[in-house]
Amino acid sequence: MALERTISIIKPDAVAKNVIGQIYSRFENAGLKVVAAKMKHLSKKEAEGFYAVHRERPFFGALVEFMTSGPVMIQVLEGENAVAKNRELMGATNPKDAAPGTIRADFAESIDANAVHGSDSQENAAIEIAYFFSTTELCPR
Ligand code: RTP
Ligand code: MG
Repeated sequence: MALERTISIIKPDAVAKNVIGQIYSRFENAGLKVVAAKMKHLSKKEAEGFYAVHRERPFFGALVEFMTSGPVMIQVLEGENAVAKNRELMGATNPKDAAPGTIRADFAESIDANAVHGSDSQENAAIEIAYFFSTTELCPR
């Protein structure tokens, strides 16, 4: 299996709940390494650009408003199968459907305030990593 990288964002609800460390532990226990990280309060422009693929969706406005409602913690995770592994740890988009023991089952409130974002493909992971980090900010080891 190839070493992959993916973007994880701990969303404003989970940052406000003070569970960054608990979520990081799940990455570490699954063999994913944090190779870059930054905390940021996204501007409307940054959130709109990041979620541009959802521009035409009915929930776009609410998504941007939520993602700019407080600081987020953005990290690049590296490991075997990192994209799928992170999505597995996250659980389903709607926490009501998320499997027990997943991040969203344990920390998310609703489909809007759902604790985390994770890239959904290697192609999008590369785009999302470049959106938030320069190559010199990545620290593989
Ligand atoms: P994310 O991009 O945040 O990791 O979430 P995801 O892949 O599981 O879900 P996606 O389809 O990409 O949707 C992005 C975010 O938009 C909100 N959403 N609301 N009300 C709705 O029907 C609805 N659908 C999606 C969620 O907060 C989702 O995380
Ligand atoms: Mg998505």
